[in-house]
Amino acid sequence: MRPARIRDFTMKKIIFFIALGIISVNIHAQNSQTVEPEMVFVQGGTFQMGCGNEQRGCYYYEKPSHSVTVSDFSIGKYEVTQAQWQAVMDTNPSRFKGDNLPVDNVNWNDTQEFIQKLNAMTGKNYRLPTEAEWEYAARGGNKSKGYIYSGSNNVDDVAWYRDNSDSTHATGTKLSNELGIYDLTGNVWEWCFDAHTDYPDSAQINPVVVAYSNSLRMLRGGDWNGDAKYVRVTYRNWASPNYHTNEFGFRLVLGGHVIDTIPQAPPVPPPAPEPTFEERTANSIDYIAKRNDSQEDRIKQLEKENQELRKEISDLKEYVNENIEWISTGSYGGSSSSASRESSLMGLREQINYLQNEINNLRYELQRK
Ligand SMILES: [Ca+2]
Repeated sequence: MRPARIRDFTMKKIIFFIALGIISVNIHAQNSQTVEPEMVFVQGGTFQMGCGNEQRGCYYYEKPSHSVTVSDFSIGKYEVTQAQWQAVMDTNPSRFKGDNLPVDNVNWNDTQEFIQKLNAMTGKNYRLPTEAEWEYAARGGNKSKGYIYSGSNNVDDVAWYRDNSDSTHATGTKLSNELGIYDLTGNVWEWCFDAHTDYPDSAQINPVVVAYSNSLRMLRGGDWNGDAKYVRVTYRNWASPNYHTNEFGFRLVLGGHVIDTIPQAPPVPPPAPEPTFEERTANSIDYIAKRNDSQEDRIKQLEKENQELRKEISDLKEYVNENIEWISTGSYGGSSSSASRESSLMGLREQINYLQNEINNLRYELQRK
């Protein structure tokens, strides 16, 4: 039997570790409560994305209005707060400080780092919304009342924007939209997953513009520093994934259509294999045969020219023979002087010599072939 003192010590040790276990479970629960955003379920459906009749003063890049279908998903009831960012990243990059303010000063790449860490902590698959999901949620999903801003036609009801703000505000302090989601309109711009592109004309199902890691990324909803026209549900903004400002934040999405991770640059096609000896030989033979054909054509051409020249010389000789007497008596070329007769004969001889030379040249060329 062990002495009582040792028994007590062992009991204390056991109680200590049980207590430690309870505390650590609590810390974990608290932590995951802090980091995990409150989500709102959005029933999927089909809507007209982009500038519709309800909008005023649309820009060309909000058009054309086109049919889009999105699957069910859940979206953050609020923008990601600084408390949530701090709990995951252990830092706070925001210009305007406050636990319940949306995190600001985050670029698109920062959001990806945050999401990666959050997913590792929670075992879930949080991501940024696609532009289509964002706009569908902002329009109130299948409960949409067709407002200009997310939840109202009166911008001051739902948005922190230039006319009523000098900074960000605590999330959820204006009215929510038809689905109970806050600040989709105003407060901070919200990064979307998609890269920038013009809208298509045709109907789309779960559209997402995947692109390489340096592509410009979309932002939606306007912010505390922007005019009312930028907090409309169809307005689109975009920026470099490295660009951050105290006007940029984000919110998260769960579920929905699975988005592949950012694709790598397309693979470089492998170089064409070196031709084999047989291929090289076949190519050489082919090349030589073609060259041979073309040289034979040229020889035929030269022979034809040769024949024509011979004919010309023979005609000329005949002409000279026929007219030699006439030329020597002085009637050739209308001149009777001996000097001009000589000159005429010289001219004919020169022509004959020239043609003879041409024939010699052709012969030489033929021999070279
Ligand atoms: Ca917002």
